[in-house]
Amino acid sequence: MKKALIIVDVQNDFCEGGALAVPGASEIIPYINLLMEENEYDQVVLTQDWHPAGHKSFASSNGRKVGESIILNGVPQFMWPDHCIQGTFGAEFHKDLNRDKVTHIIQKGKNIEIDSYSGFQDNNHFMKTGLDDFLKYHDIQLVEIVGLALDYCVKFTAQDAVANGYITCLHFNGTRAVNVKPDNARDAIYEMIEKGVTVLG
Ligand code: VGL
Ligand code: ZN
Repeated sequence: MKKALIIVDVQNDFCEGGALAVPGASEIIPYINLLMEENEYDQVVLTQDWHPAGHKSFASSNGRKVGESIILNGVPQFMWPDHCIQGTFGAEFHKDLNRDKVTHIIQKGKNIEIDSYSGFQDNNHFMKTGLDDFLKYHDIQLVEIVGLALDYCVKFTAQDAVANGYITCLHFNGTRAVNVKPDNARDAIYEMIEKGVTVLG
């Protein structure tokens, strides 16, 4: 059975010192590097949050405060600080992430009007990113997921992996939550388990 590792959004803005820093983010990098050394993945895919300046998920683009929620194209949108703007240092992958075995990169959040937490599709389900086509083309049946942030992009990527027919495992040691709301991390784990994601310790 062919398997892929999907590394979600290990970018400078989500790491310590970044615009949308996830607590403990850089602690997962040695774990992810070890996974790639110790396993023979058929594919290793990076996702990259890749927003144009003025993206509608930014509080600053809507005259809002970070942490507020608005309705954007009919779906709730949490207001984030400006982050992962195309071509900036914050959007680059963390330098310590070993990229030798990476076979594909999926950029998401490129449509200025729509956010994209999942690596598979935008939050409105208007556009697929090409990740499912890539994995199906390469006969991948099992995906293992790591990265940032557990309670947003990792959760939605894992749930969509199940929905697209993959056996889906989350490495708990390979992820961290941003936890902008209390208990977000725990709720995310419960939701993923309910949807069919296997959580590995
Ligand atoms: C993410 C918030 C906004 C993530 C991306 O990678 O989890 N979270 N954009
Ligand atoms: Zn984003």
